[in-house]
Amino acid sequence: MLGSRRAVAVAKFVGVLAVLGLLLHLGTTLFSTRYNTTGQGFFDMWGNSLATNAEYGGSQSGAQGDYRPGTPKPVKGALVALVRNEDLYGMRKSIRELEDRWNHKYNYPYIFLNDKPFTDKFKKGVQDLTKATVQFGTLEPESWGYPSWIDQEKARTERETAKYIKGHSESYRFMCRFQSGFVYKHPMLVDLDYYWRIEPDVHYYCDIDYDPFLYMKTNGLKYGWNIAPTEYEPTVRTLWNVTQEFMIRNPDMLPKESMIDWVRDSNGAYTRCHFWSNFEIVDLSFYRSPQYEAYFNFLDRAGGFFYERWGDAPIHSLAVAMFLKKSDVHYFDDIGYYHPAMSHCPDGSKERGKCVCDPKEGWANGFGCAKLWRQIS
Ligand SMILES: Nc1nc2c(ncn2[C@@H]2O[C@H](COP(=O)(O)OP(=O)(O)OP(=O)(O)O)[C@@H](O)[C@H]2O)c(=O)[nH]1
Ligand SMILES: [Mg+2]
Repeated sequence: MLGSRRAVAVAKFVGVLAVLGLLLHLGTTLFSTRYNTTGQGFFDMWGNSLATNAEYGGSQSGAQGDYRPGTPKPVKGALVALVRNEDLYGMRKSIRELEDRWNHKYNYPYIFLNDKPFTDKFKKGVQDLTKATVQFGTLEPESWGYPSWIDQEKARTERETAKYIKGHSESYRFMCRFQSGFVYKHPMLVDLDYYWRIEPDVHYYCDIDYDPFLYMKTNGLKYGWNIAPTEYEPTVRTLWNVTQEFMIRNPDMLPKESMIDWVRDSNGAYTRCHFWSNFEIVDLSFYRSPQYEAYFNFLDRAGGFFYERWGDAPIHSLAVAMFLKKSDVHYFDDIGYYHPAMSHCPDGSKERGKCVCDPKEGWANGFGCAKLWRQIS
């Protein structure tokens, strides 16, 4: 009797030890997949480095700087979104994928901007998904709304008669004007050198095993893009004429070598090619340059944000085409990306970055503008 009680007690003791051992093992394994104790980088549970491209921050170590949350990064960059409180769940989806595919290793900060104050629900909802620093800002009043010279009756007539997507929306036009001429001036962005624009409801299909900000900086790149469609003509009826007028009046702002042949065909007509700016990684000194500022002011005076529905994508792209050389611009064709209606699935996606897209469906760049990009010198 006594012997069997002792046997049960011993068995219980061994059982408790086994459970404790298992918990300890699980704890150390989980910790080691997140960050190793020497601060030298991220490793999987077998000790292999998760990153591949050491040159551009793939090793997250040493000379390139420190990617731990809250520490200064090798590049002053941030993920930036203009977003509404009601976009919370779409934004959460995008952040979740960005974190899983990239930022859990790099911890670049997020900046969320809104024309209205963010709710506590929104703030918590996004903050819960990342260990990186997150900032929330509201817009400066002059950056959202009508400038004094706009005829608001004329703007209303355009909205009421427009037959193109988002044609009836006033706030969409405020958004396009903000993204074109104000986002990079926001007080929360003044210390930033680069931004990566993000939006709700997008997908990142592949692992990104390097630091695109560092890639931009190391290679002196000004503008990075991923999808290049053609703009819908009714939204930009006079944009090309106004842009040509700008070029005629400001010849000294135009460099000899540029990408103008991407937006101007051999007959001098507008190709309507543009980089889809819902994804863009930009050296903000480009938007802060006197040329870009002069171009934005010229367009703003012409009123097409409101009398038509000029998007920030064609405007950014026309500026890139006028002021930059092809070698200043980078096609991030290795970044698998989807924004509602179009997607880009990298070639060789099965071998590259664990992509989950079907290259046959990543059709966005199969058309003219990406091809034209490859052709221009
Ligand atoms: N705060 C705020 N953000 C806005 C407003 N309108 C659009 N946005 C944001 O600006 C970005 C672009 O707007 P979208 O509505 O996605 O425009 P789009 O990408 O051309 O169109 P979709 O195909 O609907 O995605 C998104 O991040 C939106 O959340 C607005 O009125 N207020
Ligand atoms: Mg969008």
